[in-house]
Amino acid sequence: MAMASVNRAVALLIVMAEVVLMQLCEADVYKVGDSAGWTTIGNVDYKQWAATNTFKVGDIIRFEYSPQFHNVMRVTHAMYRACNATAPLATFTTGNDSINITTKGHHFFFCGVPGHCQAGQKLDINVPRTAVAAAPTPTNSAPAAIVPAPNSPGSSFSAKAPAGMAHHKLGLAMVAFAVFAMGFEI
Ligand SMILES: [Cu+2]
Repeated sequence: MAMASVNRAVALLIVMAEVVLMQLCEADVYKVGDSAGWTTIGNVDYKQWAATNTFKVGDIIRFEYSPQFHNVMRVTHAMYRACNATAPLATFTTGNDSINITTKGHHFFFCGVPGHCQAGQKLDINVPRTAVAAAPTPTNSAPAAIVPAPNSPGSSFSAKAPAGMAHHKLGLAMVAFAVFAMGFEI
C-alpha cells in the first residue's frame, strides 16, 4: 500500500519535471518588426516591438531584410547609444539572420548602414534576469545560486549568472522532496 503511494508520487514527480523542462526548453522564434521586418521604411518602432514581446534564453531573434540595403550588427550598449558602427561584436549580412539568445540581460543590435541606426533601425532585446515562468521559490534563497558565467568579449551587459536556472532546479528539488514526503504519509 505504501509502495503504491510512493510509485504514484514518483509518477507525479516525473510529470511535473517534464512540465518544467518543457517550459525551459520551449524556444520561440521572433521575427524582428513582424511583417515589416528589419527596415527603415515606415518608421517601425523597434523599441515598441521589443517591449510587446517577452524574451527568454533559448529564443531565436530573426532579422529579415534586403541585404542590398541593410545588415545587422551586434554591439555593446555604448555603441548602441552612439550608433557607433566602427567595431561591432558581430556582423550579419545574409538578409535572413537568426540569432540565438543564449544569455540573460540586454542584447543590442543595429543596422550598420550609415544613417540607419540614427533613423531608428536599432533593437534592444532584454531577457529579464528574474524567471518569468512561475516556479516554486524556496523561502531561504541558497547562496549556491551565484555561479560566475563568462561574459562575451567587449560587452559588459551580458548575463552575470544563470541564477534563475539554479533557482529553478532548487525549486524542483523542493517539490520533489515534498511530493516524496507526502507519498510516505499517505
Ligand atoms: Cu539599414
